[in-house]
Amino acid sequence: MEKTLVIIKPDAVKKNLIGEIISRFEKQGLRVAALKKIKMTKDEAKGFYIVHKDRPFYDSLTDFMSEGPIVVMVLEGEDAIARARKIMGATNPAQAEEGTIRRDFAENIERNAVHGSDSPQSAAYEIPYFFSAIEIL
Ligand code: YYY
Ligand code: MG
Repeated sequence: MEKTLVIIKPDAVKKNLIGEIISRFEKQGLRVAALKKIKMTKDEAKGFYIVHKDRPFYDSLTDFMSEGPIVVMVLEGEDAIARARKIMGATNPAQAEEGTIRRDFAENIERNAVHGSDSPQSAAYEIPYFFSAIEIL
């Protein structure tokens, strides 16, 4: 069983979409293995997105990700990384397929409602960034 790190971003938490978004994943058979609501500091957001440190959107993205509460979760299932990203839709909501979370709820390419790990390597960095082993069931 593969695990992936999913975040409900500040824009979606603000709009009261936590339950709606989690149910999109559950309906497709992914299981919640860990879950919590937190608020990142700017530095914590910078650490989480360190792979993007040289990108032009890094400062704005990490401001956004630390502006309010988020929900972080570990989802588990067969092929969980790719399946979660399919349910999320493309980074830019204008390009996201119909029925995806980003198509339905994202405001723009930055305020795009959700994050999901993009590879086993990124999941291996992102899951322990938020959860210790005994918090993942
Ligand atoms: O993995 P994913 O979230 O779909 O996209 P990434 O290319 O990893 O970028 C991370 C994050 O950065 C994206 O969700 C929004 C933001 N971003 C942006 O604000 N502007 C861009 N041109 C590209 C990404
Ligand atoms: Mg990414």
